[in-house]
Amino acid sequence: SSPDLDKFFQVALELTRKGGQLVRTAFDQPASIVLTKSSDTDLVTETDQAVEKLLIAGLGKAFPDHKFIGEESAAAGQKYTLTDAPTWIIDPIDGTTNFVHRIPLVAICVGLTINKEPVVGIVYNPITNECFSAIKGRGAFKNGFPIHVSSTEDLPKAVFVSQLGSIRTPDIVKGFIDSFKSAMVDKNAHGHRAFGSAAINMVYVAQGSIDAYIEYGLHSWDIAAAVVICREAGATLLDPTGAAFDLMSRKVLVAGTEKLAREISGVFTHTDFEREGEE
Ligand code: LIP
Repeated sequence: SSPDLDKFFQVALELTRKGGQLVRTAFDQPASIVLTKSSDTDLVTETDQAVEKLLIAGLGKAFPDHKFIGEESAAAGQKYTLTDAPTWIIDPIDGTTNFVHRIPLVAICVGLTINKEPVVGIVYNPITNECFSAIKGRGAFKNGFPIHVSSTEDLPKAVFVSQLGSIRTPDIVKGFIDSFKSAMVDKNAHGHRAFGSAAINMVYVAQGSIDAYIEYGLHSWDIAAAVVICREAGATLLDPTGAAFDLMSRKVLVAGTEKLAREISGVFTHTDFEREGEE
């Protein structure tokens, strides 16, 4: 019920802000701590793990019957399935490459699904102090102020984001390049950007800064929290093929209007993935 969602949101928000202090402290480490690449990655992993631990410990204590899907737990080999139970889907730092390079576009993502549907979402950038949030049915907010998507309907008027993530198979790279050319040259899109964090890309659609975002090869923890924020801000979410959006399908197409989403779907070359989170 609705009062429960308020409680879930409040507890998650407080823990997310605590996690933000850890990310901020690590981000502010002087550049003299320039380590070799592998140590750099280890350092980040430590921050990721610390934030995820903090969130799961705190939420688990407050809501003992809730389940968790977390990026670091999954990386440590923990199997996960998405069930109807209330499930917190957590990315302790979305935009890890940005974090390593000290580009201030990073986000702690905390989403809650009930009956497999995202109903609470927090996307918090502790460096810029921007906190995006939404509870299903109550609108989307940034630092407490309502946000809304743009009304752009056509690619020539749209700034869109597409990104090549961590998967670089020849198929995916070719699809990315071909699609980029179609959108930018053949369709003459107004502009292209890529911010290096799926969650930031999505909340930028939610607040109308950009008009659309499409990416392949993601995980549910990159997008679950932002899905609620986008929907509540009036966005259209689709599978890139134009089919219904599926949180576990490892890809997303989100736009301010359905017309723009459908146009982009038609322009892009699509790649399929095995669904995640199945028994
Ligand atoms: C990353 C995303 C990034 C995407 C990568 C990856 P991480 O998440 O946010 O935008 O291109 O595929 O999923 O690893 O920084 O949490």
